Amino acid sequence: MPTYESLKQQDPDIFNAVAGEMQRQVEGVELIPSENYISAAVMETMASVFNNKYSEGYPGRRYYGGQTYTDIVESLAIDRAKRLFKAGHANVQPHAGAPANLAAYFALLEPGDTVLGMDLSHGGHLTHGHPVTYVTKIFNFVRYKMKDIETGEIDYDEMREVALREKPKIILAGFSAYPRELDYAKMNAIAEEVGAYAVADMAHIAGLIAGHAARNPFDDGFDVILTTTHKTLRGPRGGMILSREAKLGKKIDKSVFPGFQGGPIMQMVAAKAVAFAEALKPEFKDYARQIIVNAKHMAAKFMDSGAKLITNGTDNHLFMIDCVKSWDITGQEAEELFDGVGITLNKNVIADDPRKPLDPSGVRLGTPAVTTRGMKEQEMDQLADFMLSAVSKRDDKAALEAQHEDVKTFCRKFPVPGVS
Ligand code: DSN
Repeated sequence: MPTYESLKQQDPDIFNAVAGEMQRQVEGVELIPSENYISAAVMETMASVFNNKYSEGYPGRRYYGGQTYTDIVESLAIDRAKRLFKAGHANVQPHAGAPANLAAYFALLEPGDTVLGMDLSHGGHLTHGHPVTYVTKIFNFVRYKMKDIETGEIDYDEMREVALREKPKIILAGFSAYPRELDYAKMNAIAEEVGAYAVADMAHIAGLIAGHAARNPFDDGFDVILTTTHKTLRGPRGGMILSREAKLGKKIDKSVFPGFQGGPIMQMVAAKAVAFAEALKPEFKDYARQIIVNAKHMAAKFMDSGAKLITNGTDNHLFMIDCVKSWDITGQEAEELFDGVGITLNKNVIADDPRKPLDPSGVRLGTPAVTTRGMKEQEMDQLADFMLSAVSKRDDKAALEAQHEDVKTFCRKFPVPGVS
């Protein structure tokens, strides 16, 4: 475990919080599908001296001196990202996923243009046009939904009709709470027919694509891929914009800087390079495949117990349980119950949820982090058993406390990279 000696001496309050969080991560189960554990090498790079450097611009074209080493790390991050995703161009500077998405909109759209994206309650993301976001004041967003919430099927004929009527400039694939694969070829054909860019926000599944466990939208002709780097891709917190053809690169680069951001967070850019090299290794393919095997296995175990899953299963790293129908508790109550026994997941709205986002009907869970700890099908059974047992003992405080101790004992057998 890192000792953080300087921090301990200088600032005990923050040191204690860091130490507490390390212990929470080691002794708890992480099932939030957008979270993961980075390697020690990625963590070291994130804490490196690149933090001290300003480097507005791009390799070979900067506005400050002293760029010998920033140029090396950013060029390596770009080259590795292009290899990983078969991209013609990569911009590795977006500070996070939302800024990456917004910079891409500004690169590809004029104010007033239309984007066709997935509805938030059916799995989309706030930045795909939810009315609470400022970007909806500038661009017009129209939405598609699942045709059948029992299977997760999207109605591509209807999507085409909406696209012909609304004439979007972007057709947006991608989600943060959808457990099925999208048909990129069909979406790309619709985009071509209406003259729109086909853009995939693959933040959740970037690692699955990098590990060849999920389809790469570029193989079906998509123009742009947006992503975060810290979810299934298992890198530092950050964002990235990729284009299939190099010719879109100039617009994208100009939009990220100077259009949208100032100086890149260069220690994160360097850490992205380290994570991309890890994802290029053959063993990352095993990791990506196992994430899906684990998710399908745990989803099946819950369904066997009688729980109601949204779309009745999963094709990827996540699934959602309708807690009201399954256990007669809300998503918030389930989140709190599982937190109490050391299992972290998040409450989530389900399709057309009658309840509110802060008190929804469902929970969302996934397997990227537990798979990083080396857990396989047997452990997925054990985790589901822990959760089902917590549900059945939810009014028995002593039983839940005993269960929490069992979860801690179980977790200590699976080290967290860079921490335990
Ligand atoms: N916050 C991310 C998630 O949990 O899916 C999406 O931005």
